[in-house]
Amino acid sequence: LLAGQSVTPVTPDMIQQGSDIPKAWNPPKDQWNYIRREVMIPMRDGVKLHTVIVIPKGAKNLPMLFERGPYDATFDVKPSVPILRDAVWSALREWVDDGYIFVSQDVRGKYASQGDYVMTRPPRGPLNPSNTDDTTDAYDTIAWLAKNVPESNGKVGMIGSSYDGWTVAMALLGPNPALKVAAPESPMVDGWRGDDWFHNGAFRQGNLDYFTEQSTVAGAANPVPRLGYDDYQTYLDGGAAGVYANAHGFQQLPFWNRLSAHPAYDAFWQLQAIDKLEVAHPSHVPTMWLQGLWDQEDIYGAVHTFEALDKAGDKDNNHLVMGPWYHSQINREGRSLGPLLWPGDTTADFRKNVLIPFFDQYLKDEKPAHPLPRVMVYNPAEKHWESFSDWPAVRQLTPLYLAADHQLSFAQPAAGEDSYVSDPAKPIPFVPQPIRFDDRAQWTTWLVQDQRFAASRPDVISFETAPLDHAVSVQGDPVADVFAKITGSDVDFVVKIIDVYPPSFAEQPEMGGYELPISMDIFRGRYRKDLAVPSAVPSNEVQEYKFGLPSVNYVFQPGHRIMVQIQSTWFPVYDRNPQTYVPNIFFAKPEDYRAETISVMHGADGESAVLLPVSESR
Ligand code: PG9
Repeated sequence: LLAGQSVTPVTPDMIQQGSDIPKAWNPPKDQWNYIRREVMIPMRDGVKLHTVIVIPKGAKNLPMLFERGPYDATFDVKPSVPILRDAVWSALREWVDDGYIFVSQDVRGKYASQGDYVMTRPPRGPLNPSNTDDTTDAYDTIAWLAKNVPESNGKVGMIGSSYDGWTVAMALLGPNPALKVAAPESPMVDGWRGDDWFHNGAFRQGNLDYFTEQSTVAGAANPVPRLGYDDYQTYLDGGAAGVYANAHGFQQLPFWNRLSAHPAYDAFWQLQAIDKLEVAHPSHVPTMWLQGLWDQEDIYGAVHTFEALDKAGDKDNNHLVMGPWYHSQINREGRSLGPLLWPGDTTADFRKNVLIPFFDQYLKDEKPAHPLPRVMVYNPAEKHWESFSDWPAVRQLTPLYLAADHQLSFAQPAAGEDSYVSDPAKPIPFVPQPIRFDDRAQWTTWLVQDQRFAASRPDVISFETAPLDHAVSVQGDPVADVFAKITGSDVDFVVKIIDVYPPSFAEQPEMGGYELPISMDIFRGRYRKDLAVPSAVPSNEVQEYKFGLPSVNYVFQPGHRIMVQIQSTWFPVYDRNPQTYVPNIFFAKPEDYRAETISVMHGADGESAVLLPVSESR
């Protein structure tokens, strides 16, 4: 028999009137070891910025670690984890141990902040006629924090990576007196010369996803939709970068319209280059400029700002650190980069032993246990940190010439040339296909990608030394100096300095023969005479293409070879040069793209070389 059931009456407590969501939700938080406040801080023009303040319970007299950005201020501290050390992301763990208050703010117009969003808003002046910018917003916020957080000692240190590193650099252009110390990490400094948007005029197409994610709505948004899996094919099918972008509705995005109308290094870019601005408005705030040696997004900014300040005589308060890291890896675990393995966690150790003591010195009046060097750069070949009083450590550059038979030589070679056909219809991928810009593992490691896959292509020319019989140490900023003639009227040059491992490598057998790039970059030929004013390349005439490459602190070991590779496409990370001179490559037409012959000269015909900061001291 089945059990029966009685019919019971409906009582009033069974019926919910109104919403099931209460007006306010205040669960007990006795077990939590921190308090979270969300405030709207008024700026000088009345716009209020959403700010999250996280305070260890019982805090007294603690300094504030302040970050501003466009990526959601609530993100850094998980909302439902009661123990602060577990709630923060990896970047902040050691800061929790040391005792800090954390402040995170949405910039104007993003997430819960009021106001209009402007992408990396230019400073007040010709490009920004308003009375506010990210300098005044940082100033006003710090003034508010110093007065309104009673658990603090009124002192602020600023930190943040990439866009958030740019906001630190902007704060330094007119710092509030309560800002005592700063660390711009991989800051976006010059979007045209070598950070996010372009490298030497070649456009970085993965940013098109950043545009839709960042500037279509105030909150989180999506990348450009794809029909296919492989981004190589998607971008090839899409045509010129501007044609592809506008086919996806980008004409509606004001920053895209400004950027794509200014492909050259004109006033639009020059007047927002942070390194120049820092020199014009030097701050006295002790600052540690930080970046990765293989930083795939902002490899230019920190080191160039440090060097510009140094050159201008601002030596006392500026420090430079370059670790063996991908972009923003400083805030994550640092035991490896692709196949490169480091002894220990290079990032946690650095945060604990260098960065936090640097901040504590100015925020807690604590003397660091060890004196902090002015410059620290990791030596990835010998796997340890090295300290320098200055950077570049070696300023004298030694040419390593391209020579006949694909050789590299420190002695001047005989005249000659090597040619290849560069075909924009079959561009060289920057990593083996399939390519996915959203594949984080692929994107964060592409600067250490084994270059053997490229060396075997007919449109890549490689030059190498014999196996070295002694170590060659390089410490500074190499330069690519290419002399070439072309059959077309425009061209790109990609130059790579590579450490070729010996064919067998007992310590890590899978590295046998590995071609490890240690410094590489691209240059758009139309800017060879003037970055601001492009000019067509005369066909079949030797021209010089000279450009800086990313910093190195490296030792090519005995038994290894030094290799240089040259090519003219690097796709789809960089847009293709049609190789026919057109006014604006963003909007080149299909018929402008032509296969052309590139001849790279040696010896008396044109002394193509990489200029290396070879250290004499070893
Ligand atoms: N590299 C990113 C970015 C910074 C500034 C402008 C555009 C992009 C970032 O990681 O924030």
